Amino acid sequence: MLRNDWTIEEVNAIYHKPVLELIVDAATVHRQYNTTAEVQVCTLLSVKTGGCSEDCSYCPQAARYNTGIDAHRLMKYEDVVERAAEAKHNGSTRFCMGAAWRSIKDGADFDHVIEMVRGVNALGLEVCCTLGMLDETQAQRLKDAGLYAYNHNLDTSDQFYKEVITTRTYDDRLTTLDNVEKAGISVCCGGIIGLGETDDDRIKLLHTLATRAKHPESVPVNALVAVEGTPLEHQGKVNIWEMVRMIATARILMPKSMVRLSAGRNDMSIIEQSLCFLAGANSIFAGEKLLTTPNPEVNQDKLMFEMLGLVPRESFKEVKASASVC
Ligand code: SAM
Ligand code: DTB
Ligand code: SF4
Repeated sequence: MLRNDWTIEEVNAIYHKPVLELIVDAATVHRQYNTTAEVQVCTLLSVKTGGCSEDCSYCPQAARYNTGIDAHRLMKYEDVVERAAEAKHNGSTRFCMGAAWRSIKDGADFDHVIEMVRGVNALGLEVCCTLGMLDETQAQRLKDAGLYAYNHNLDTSDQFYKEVITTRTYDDRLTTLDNVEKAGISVCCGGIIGLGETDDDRIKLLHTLATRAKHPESVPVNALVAVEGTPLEHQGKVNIWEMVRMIATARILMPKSMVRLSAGRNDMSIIEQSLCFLAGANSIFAGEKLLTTPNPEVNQDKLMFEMLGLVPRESFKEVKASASVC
């Protein structure tokens, strides 16, 4: 049974279990609710890169930090659809378009993104966007164009958020999540570890996600990619056991959600990634780039899937399953 009434004490107790016991518990829940050999393969594309007005201290795309990234305006429709077709060819079933915007502004650029959503949807891919804050009308326009999911992360606890970002609030984030949900778009919401937060901040983030009226359909768990030029450039690498603890706790709290092993895979061995899959991760970003930072090569991931006996999850599985029940 899915629960939305987890107490902070319960989350704390799960998170702090001896790690091997935690993995066994998470793997058991995973097996009970999901096909454990299945891993969703998603591709990310930065359709508008850099020059962002926000001050997210982890982000290489904030205009105020000198990170040397290759900034570019909104990509052309044809180029985006071509990249989506290529992603589909390489086995991805979800295509996520990211823009370095604080929020969506109505106008030509948004109209253009709406066309991209239509074009990618027509390829039979699950379309996802991450475009910053949005209002109810904008969410509805995206939904009408065929948007399947919207990524908007809470990143950390309410309390620690202010230490990481000052140009918007936690409540702003929650409002956007509500707008996305009201439009009937699937919510993708998770966080980052390695920002200098405490275990309590991680526990509070997981508690906030798991006590929403509806669990997010997907929960990305990112390890900070410390980029030179950002205020967090000197943060140490996230330890694999911290990643495993986060993934396993998310899996136990939100049994049916897709838990995505997101940023940070490029620094992990196949054995480390296997521990994450064992702990309940069932989604990855594929392709040699995330938004601006490197990710494992497609062939390397194909080899990993073969080695571990993993199979890519089909697209729209959730929708197909509920249609066959009706
Ligand atoms: N501008 C939009 C927003 O902030 O929602 C969308 C793009 S933003 C890059 C999407 C997410 O990427 C952030 O919420 C954060 O969780 C993650 N992210 C950004 N930079 C990262 C980094 N250096 N390491 C790990 N995750 C990162
Ligand atoms: C998410 O949670 N992680 C992805 C996606 N959602 C948009 C982004 C990771 C970005 C890592 C830094 C970069 O490549 O710029
Ligand atoms: Fe802008 Fe998003 Fe990066 Fe923050 S995380 S600086 S909002 S692109």
